[in-house]
Amino acid sequence: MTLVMGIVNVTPDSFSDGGRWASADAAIEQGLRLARQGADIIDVGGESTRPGAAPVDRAEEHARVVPVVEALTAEGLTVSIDTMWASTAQAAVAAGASLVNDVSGGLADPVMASTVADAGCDFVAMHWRAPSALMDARDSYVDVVAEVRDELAARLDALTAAGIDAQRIILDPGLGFSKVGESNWPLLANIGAWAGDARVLIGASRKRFLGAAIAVPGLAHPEPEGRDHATTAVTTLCADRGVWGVRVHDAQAAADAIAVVSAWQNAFDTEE
Ligand code: PMM
Repeated sequence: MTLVMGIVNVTPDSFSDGGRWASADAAIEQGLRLARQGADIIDVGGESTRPGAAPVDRAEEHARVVPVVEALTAEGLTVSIDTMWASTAQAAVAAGASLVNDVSGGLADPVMASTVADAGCDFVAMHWRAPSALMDARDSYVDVVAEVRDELAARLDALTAAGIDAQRIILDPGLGFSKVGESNWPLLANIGAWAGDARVLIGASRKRFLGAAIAVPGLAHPEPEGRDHATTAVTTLCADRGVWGVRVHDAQAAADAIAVVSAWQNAFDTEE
């Protein structure tokens, strides 16, 4: 069954929930709440990746995430660390994280791949072309599915060459990252074409392209929290297509959608 990865951004400035869980106590409470609502994994991040976001000092990033990772793993939860930086990944793994979620797929920090190989943990390699400040300008594709497939395949080669076991790598198309609007949809509609047999993580939750899809003509696009139903529709389709995991803000809605897909699939009559 598709896993639910619940998001805890320990940041003052994330696009979708900026500032709400900026203190360690609030972030820990949010992680526990997401787990009660059905999240299988809690994804803890200390640096916003919103378009145009400024980088965060490493010491500040560590200080934000390590206490949260420690507290949530002490409660028996499975925790992933959302970082592009090897030292933060290392500190979080030492604090109990069992998965490293790198939106740059190992491109931002040259020692990320070897650090993860040494840690022996799972690694989410997301499709990424440029740092947040520059990423929207890199939304230029002739064939987005083929280009994401090839760029992820190149990452897979580099990551395995650095010693990460291929089975440990989960691929993510990086929705919203150098994909401003329409480029996101072909990646959702053709997952097998870029992912092959790899495990896939989809992070559509509350992103701009969903706001654009559900916008009513003549009115402003819905704000991030107004995109939760659209997110759940994506989760439902992902669960039906056997996606490994969805990264979401609303864990309850995702868990419910996945349970419905599972019940539906279990009732499917293969005799017909
Ligand atoms: N999106 C964001 C942050 N981290 N990680 C993965 N693997 N995939 C994503 O799509 C992704 C991510 C940005 O969204 P947020 O600000 O709501 O966390």
